[in-house]
Amino acid sequence: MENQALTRVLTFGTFDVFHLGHLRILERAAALGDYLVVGVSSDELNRSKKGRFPIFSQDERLQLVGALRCVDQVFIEESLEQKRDYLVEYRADVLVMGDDWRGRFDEFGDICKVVYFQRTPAVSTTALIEKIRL
Ligand code: C2G
Repeated sequence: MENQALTRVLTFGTFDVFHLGHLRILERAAALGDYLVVGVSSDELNRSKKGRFPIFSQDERLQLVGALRCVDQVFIEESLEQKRDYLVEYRADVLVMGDDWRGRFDEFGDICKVVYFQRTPAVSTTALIEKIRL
């Protein structure tokens, strides 16, 4: 039987070209509870949001994030509009997002606690891709 007293934390992201900023937010998210679930954005969601496909496919990103010690479960996030459904489906007690999303998910405060963490400065997938290009 599942332990109902577990605090379940849910976070979302693309996690493309995995870097320290990604690891930090996942470790901090995990520290807020007992069980961390990560919604990994699909390739198509990333294309619609950022106008390009990720470097690593959704299956590769799912495997990388899912293999981390601080992560207990992963799934593919197909659409931003389904956030509430995902929160209910995965029985989230806490939603964690980086502060680039501050305020955007406050509406879910009726079903879980919403926490925004400060982004790790000076590291981003976009900057890494640019650096590799040069
Ligand atoms: N992040 C961070 N520090 C960085 C870079 C990223 O803390 N230097 C955090 C972001 O704030 C986000 C998470 O790492 O919470 C994943 O970052 P991205 O892969 O860039 O996520 P994004 O494409 O914004 O996807 O449903 C929401 C989206 O799926 C979020």
